[in-house]
Amino acid sequence: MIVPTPTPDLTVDAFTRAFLRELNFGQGVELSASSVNDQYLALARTVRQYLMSRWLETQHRQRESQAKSVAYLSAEFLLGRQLDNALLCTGLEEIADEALRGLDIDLSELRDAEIEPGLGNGGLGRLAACFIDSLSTMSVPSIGYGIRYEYGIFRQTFVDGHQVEQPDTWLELGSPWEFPHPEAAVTVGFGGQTESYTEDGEQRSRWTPAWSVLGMPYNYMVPGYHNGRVSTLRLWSARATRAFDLQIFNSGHYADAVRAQTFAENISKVLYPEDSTPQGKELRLQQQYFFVACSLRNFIEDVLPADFDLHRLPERVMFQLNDTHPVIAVPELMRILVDEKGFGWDEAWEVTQQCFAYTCHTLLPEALEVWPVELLGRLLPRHLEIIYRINDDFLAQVRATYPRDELKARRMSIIAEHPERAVRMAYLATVAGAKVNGVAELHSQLLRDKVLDEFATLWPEKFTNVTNGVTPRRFLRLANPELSRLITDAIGGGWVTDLERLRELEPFVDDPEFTRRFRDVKRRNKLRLAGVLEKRDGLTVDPDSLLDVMVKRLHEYKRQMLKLLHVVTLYDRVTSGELPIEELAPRTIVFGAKAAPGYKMAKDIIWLINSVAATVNADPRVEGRLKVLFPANYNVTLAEKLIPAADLSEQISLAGKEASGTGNMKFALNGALTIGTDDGANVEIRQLVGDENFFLFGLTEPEVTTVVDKGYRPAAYYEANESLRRALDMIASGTFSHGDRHAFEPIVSNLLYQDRFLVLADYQAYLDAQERVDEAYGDEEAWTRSAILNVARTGFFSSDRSIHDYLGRIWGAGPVH
Ligand code: 26W
Repeated sequence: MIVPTPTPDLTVDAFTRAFLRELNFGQGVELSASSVNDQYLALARTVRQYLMSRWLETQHRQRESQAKSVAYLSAEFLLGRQLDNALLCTGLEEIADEALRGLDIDLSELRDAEIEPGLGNGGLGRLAACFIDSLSTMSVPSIGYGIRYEYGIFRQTFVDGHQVEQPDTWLELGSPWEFPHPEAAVTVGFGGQTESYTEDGEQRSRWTPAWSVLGMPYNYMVPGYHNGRVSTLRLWSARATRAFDLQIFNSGHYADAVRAQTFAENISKVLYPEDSTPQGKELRLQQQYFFVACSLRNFIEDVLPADFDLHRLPERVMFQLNDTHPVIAVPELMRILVDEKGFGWDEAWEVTQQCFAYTCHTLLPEALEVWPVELLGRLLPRHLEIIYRINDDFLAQVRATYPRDELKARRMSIIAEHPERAVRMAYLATVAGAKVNGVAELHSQLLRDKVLDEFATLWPEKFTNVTNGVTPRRFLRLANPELSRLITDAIGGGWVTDLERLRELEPFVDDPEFTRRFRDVKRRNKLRLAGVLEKRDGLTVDPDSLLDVMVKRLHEYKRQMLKLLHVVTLYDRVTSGELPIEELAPRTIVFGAKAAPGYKMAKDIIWLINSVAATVNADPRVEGRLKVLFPANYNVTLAEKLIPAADLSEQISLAGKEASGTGNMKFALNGALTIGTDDGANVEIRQLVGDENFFLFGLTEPEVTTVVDKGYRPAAYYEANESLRRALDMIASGTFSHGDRHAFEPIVSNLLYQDRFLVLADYQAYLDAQERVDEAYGDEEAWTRSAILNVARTGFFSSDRSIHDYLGRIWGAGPVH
């Protein structure tokens, strides 16, 4: 029975009263003595009151309805700031703004007091955040499960151009958007051993963990857009099971007394900052099992009705595995069903393989997680037994299907024998998953043809595609209010939840008033960005220059080095007198990128970018024409300011390496034109916006394969292309390192002798495409036309459409209104 919580009515007065009540009684300060952070926390708590009854209502309905729900398991959720989204979803923006102005408080100042929860590395984590937003807005019964890291992705600072990581103390000023529920804590075991026994003729196994931790759930609201719903994101935090040990303490062993505590809390202490090469650290596996065990226990015992028959679990839930990070959930469910619920093996397997689906987010072999059986067996002995059994049954099927092909069985085995016996988590996910999907058409095809080809041959119906998407609430309506207003004035506001409606903008390409306003919006977004970067990083942006933006994690396959070679080539041409400065169209190149702390080459490239920027920006010969900016600590909040201001979106990865990309979608939706390869979702963006509105260049994936198979000699391109040679020589000569010829030697020699991602092979095509960009940008009308068509034709890339595809192709669930 829900006691209707009195939602304050939607008036400025009521809001003001609610805010002051929170400030006085919540923060315990009076207005005149309150800090900005006090005011921000009071505002956040006021807004959340308007969401509370919806939240309780949604949970109540979800519990009542027998409908199937989606449980999204992800080790990362890159949420971004919460206040604005909550104001948008409650329709309180104006009321809050007016109420605060009445108290002489500037809402934007409070907005900037919020520290974004950086509980993710990049694409995968942000996608999870977009997906739970869409699930809630589309009224699909759903819950997100993850980890409440005490420290999220590191804060990036630059010291003499070098990346220096600072801990992300996002919780230090309080976190008003989370609700701890200690009463729903879960105990999770680790280590120990198993013993087998027979019970009414059945061989059974019992696991006795050696140690355990407590999983404390923190609930976050996931408000739907104007549909009265609020779904839940449940993030788990690790605690010691035994409180502080007083006896040990009194015996003088103070450190020992708290050792268990710190040991336990370490599990959810910090996010692993890698986003491509797993370090295989034990703590990482502990993190993965910890949140998976908490989530399955919570769903089975708290979300499902008490007496629910678990044989019918597939009717009530699909657990979506966000990459392989949560795949230990498969043996965990088997353990619960067989060891705790008394299911027979086949019975349990029947249920399990209908309850999981796996999304793969990468193509890099080194990004596919493998866990040594030594480590897995020590930490989770029962789970290893179960994985062995799953593999035995699977290999029996393979041998039955391909009787005389033992090598195939060895290749497809979940257990790799070399270089050490290890569990291939992607294979386990593929064997257990009801469905396996890639995140863009090309990616899913490469999964079928290359990465998981033998599995796709065995189970063709299991493989599908769901192209990524982004939430239009955050990345258009909130990030670009001016463009949103222009769109709504033209075609009404329905696009916010039905993004394909943007197509109705097409006729406006010939409307002079609309095109003028469209250009104006872009210019004002540039001025807004200039203000932000000035205040944040002391960087100045020329709003009349072409804003050429490359923001994403630093990785060699994303080819920030190709972008940098373009900059160095332009700089060389002007400073060598080959290109008269007045012929260089004013361009501001903006980089944003964090490198995994252990990824040396990536950190060297960051240093080189900052060094080139320092030299170019200080050189009067290119002043006002060429500028390189690299604001530190690229995150969701900075993306929301950068993307609406961009003219050109850099999506230049080597074809066949970027699974999808989602930044590419955000830029196109905000009226930037893309220069890119036929990689990931670029292919689908180009197909929708039209070749004439996309700057395509470079080798295609099949061409890359041919070049590599034939033996790629990067130095040959250096020898054959003078402008490339001059650019690389300039870097090697110390021009950007005060004459130190060794500073960037590792980068230059890697490009000349390895160049795994064919930067040199695509250099000339890229330069030619950039020439086409300069030319096109010179024709303002034509450029605006292309930009409007990019907005009009990329409604497909809404995460609502992605969720619609998952519902139809994978989950077999639907909205419950
Ligand atoms: C360290 C282990 C590890 C390995 C891979 C951590 C994280 C990953 C992620 C899968 C990397 C990632 O974020 N992949 C990106 O996922 C996006 C969402 O689908 C895609 O758009 C990007 O193309 C892909 O690189």
